[in-house]
Parts: sequence; C-alpha cells; structure tokens
Amino acid sequence: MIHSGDAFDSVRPATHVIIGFLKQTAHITARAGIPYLVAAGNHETPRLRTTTAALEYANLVNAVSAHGFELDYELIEAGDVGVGVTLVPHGAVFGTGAVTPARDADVNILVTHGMVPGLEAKQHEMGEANLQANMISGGFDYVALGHYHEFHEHKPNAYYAGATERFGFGEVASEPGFAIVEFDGGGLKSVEHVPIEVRRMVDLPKIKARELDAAGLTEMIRERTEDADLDDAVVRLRAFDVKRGVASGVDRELLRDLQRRCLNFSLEIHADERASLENGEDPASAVFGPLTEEFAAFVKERRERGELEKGFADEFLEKGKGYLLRAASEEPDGPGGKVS
Ligand SMILES: [Mn+2]
Repeated sequence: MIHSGDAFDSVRPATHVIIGFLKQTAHITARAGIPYLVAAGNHETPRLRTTTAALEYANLVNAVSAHGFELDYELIEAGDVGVGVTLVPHGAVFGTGAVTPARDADVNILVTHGMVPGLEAKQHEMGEANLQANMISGGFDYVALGHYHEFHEHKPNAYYAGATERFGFGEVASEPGFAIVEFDGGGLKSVEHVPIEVRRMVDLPKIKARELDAAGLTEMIRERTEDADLDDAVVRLRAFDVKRGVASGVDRELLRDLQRRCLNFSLEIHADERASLENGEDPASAVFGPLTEEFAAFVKERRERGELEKGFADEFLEKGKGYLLRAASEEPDGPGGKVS
C-alpha cells in the first residue's frame, strides 16, 4: 500500500484525526500484514526542520513514512519479489536531482508529491510544476504521484491516484478512489482506478437575492433546504446579488440547525451576480500551493472582482502574509488547529 502524500492536511492535525489514521493504518499493517509506505505532502511537511511532523506517528503502526527533507529507500519483500520503493517527500523535492532505481529490486517504484510539468486536466492549467522532469523520468517501473486530486495519467508509467474524498465543490464531479497497480515479469502490467463510495456532496439551486431583505433571504434558504435530503452531506447554497447588510440578518437558528443536519453546510454570499462563475468553479480549489501564494491569489481575485479596495487589499495582503509566515514557524504548542 502506497500513499503518495497529504495523508494529513496539516503538520499538527487534531487528535481524533491522528487516532483515525492510526486505527485505519493498523488495519492494513498489523492486521492484514500489508506493507504501507507514505511520502509526505506539502500540507503535512513542517516549514522548519526542527518541527515534528504528525506523519511520524505512522511509524508506531509499522508504516514507513518519509516526512522530512531527505529521500528514503525501502526494499519490501512481496513473496519472492523484491519491491524497491523510493520515497521523495515534499520536503526533499527541491533538493533532489535525478533519482535512479535500485539494482537489487525486481520492481522499482518512485513515490513523490507535487505538480508535474504540463499538468493540464479538466481544461484547467494547474499552475507551475515543482517536480522536475528529470527527477521522475529515471527508469522506474512506476511513479506514484500525489497532490492532484483526480486520477490522472501523466505518462504510461506515472499516475496520480487521485484523492479518496472530495475537498471542495470544484471537485463535485470528480470520482474519488485509489489505483491498483499490477506488475509482471516485464514490469508494469496495468493501472486501474477503483472508485470508492464517499460522502455526498449537494450543490443546492442558487438563490437570486436582488429583491430580498434578511427575512426574505432566510425564507429562501428555508425553502431550498426544507425538503432536500441533506443529512450527513456536504452542502453548499449560494446566494448571488445579495445587498449589503442582508446576510448578517439571516436567522442564526436556521443556520445552526442546518449545520447540525449536514456534515458541513456552507452558505456562500456573493454581492454580485458572477454569471461567468455560476457553472464553473475555482480551479485552484483542486490543488494547494504554498499558503502565502494561495493567499495572494485569493486577495488578487477579490481585488479584481472589485470586492476589496486597493488600499485595504494591499494592507490585508501584507499583514496576512506576515501572520501566515509566523504561524508556519511556530512550534506546535498552541491549540491544535489547522495551519493550512
Ligand atoms: Mn499536496
């Protein structure tokens, strides 16, 4: 079993998340006796070398994790076949040049995390590559890539397995799952994507709020949600063209009730009509770059949409970046919230 990164979404995830990870991983390693290897992704890699990564807990349940700043190599015996697994975690991507397969293994697998050159899928250019072509082209039987949430063939021997859950409404149409990779005497034989059942995602019909006051918007939200099957689903309801001051007057009790019914209920308030984005989605939601870049893109987008004034946007960007950098460099003694 290979996990190609971002098992966690933060360097210090909440305790119940860590416990869930340990329990499920132990099913694979301790109970089923299946080797488990994981290379850390960008979300779970500390910014500082002195910070401990939660992914290191994986070692307690006999999983092999590369979560630092160097690559790791493991030779796994599977029957009479030696499987050489080279793990290049996010922290080692920048310092690692070309990687070559080990001679003592029958099958060689490279596991790494990041964006390959020219990744373009679902009509979205995903941004700048950080995985150098020569790092992932070195004659491995298979390259297991992580970071991009869709199952995606980069090259005949290099795939993104995709995520096992949807992480935003930009992925509402994606099919979460994993990949089964088969080898025979000649190397790679097949790669098969196996979809899995995941939490439901419900995008409710949007509200046009131009004529609505707070009571009217509350009524519309009630109408949209009352008879919908929302229990334990991830739900989004978008209201467009919402007048200033209206959103803050929406009935809190109704929203709290929706939060209880749904696994997550998000009411998105938009001041404009945003016709061009009504059917599309923010492509950036599928991929996470460095936090400060994500934040800069967030501010820029809102600035371009006219939601932020220039003076405010500049200061917001400056202060926000400062906070992010400070948060990233803090030792893990604060409340266990998300860093990213
Ligand atoms: Mn990632």
